[in-house]
Amino acid sequence: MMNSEFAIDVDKGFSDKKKYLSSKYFYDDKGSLLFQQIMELPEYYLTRAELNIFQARSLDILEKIGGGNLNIVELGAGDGLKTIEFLRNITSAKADVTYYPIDISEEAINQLTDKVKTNLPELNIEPLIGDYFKELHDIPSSDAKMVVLFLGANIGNYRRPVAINLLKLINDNLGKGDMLLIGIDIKKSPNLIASAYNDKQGITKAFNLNLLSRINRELGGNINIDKFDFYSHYNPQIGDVESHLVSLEKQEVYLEVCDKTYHFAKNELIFTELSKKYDRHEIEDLATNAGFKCIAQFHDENDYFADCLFKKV
Ligand code: AVJ
Repeated sequence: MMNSEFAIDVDKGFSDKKKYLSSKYFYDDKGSLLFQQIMELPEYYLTRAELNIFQARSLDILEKIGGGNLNIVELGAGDGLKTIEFLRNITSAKADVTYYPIDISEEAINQLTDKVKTNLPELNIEPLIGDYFKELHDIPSSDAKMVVLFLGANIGNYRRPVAINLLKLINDNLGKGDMLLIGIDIKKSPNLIASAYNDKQGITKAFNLNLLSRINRELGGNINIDKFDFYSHYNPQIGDVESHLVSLEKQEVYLEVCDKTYHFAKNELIFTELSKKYDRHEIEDLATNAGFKCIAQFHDENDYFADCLFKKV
């Protein structure tokens, strides 16, 4: 029976004239492990660059946020390494902070909570499990200023109009003067960007192929992974990295759960992910279109990555 969201989405994507799969499905257990490996890759500069921003600029960020009590809400906290660096630096500056990490995965939240309690025993932490926007909406209002963290270039996965809508949804849950600190990867040397999404060890390829393995595991698929390749490219004119799977031959694939056969031509593409890069002006434009003002952009020392402070107007 085709009743899961995953089955419905894969059926849609495999039936389209231009085949696609959503990048949100990368992160099953295996995919999350592969993403952790990606973050360690020499080519994948993003995570190190953002950590560098929090090592070097946390107090500058705090100054721009302004004083007072802070409710820091994190959407999709991940392993928390960057956030812990930020929180450590600002709480030692005597900011009065409550930290609300939100994640859909209970296991991720439990691990993060343990880590925060070990590293920052003094910090108030209120972990929340569930949907970002529902949990964000349900945080009791107080006189503390809200600072929403949306780190790690996740916004890059969305086309501009979708990204603006998502930022508007965050905006709707904030009061005037509240803040969003958002991680955005910026336009830079095209070769550097291209290599970050096509690493020598082939981990990014494995990360993409795992989507097919996941389909086999969860939807009863008979996909032969060896008959697919990986292709990504960066278009510096528009700032888009686009990742794809490529069918190496004319083939058919059967998915038990959908009870359907899908046809692939030789060299046919399955679009898997957009990883969009922005410049300073485009970042300001994004903020304005979602009801914010971009009041500061903090770059790492190599000028690879930006954490941007958006204030609700
Ligand atoms: C987790 C969405 C920020 O687009 O850079 C890494 C995911 N894809 N390598 C990104 C990813 C391929 C990553 N984000």
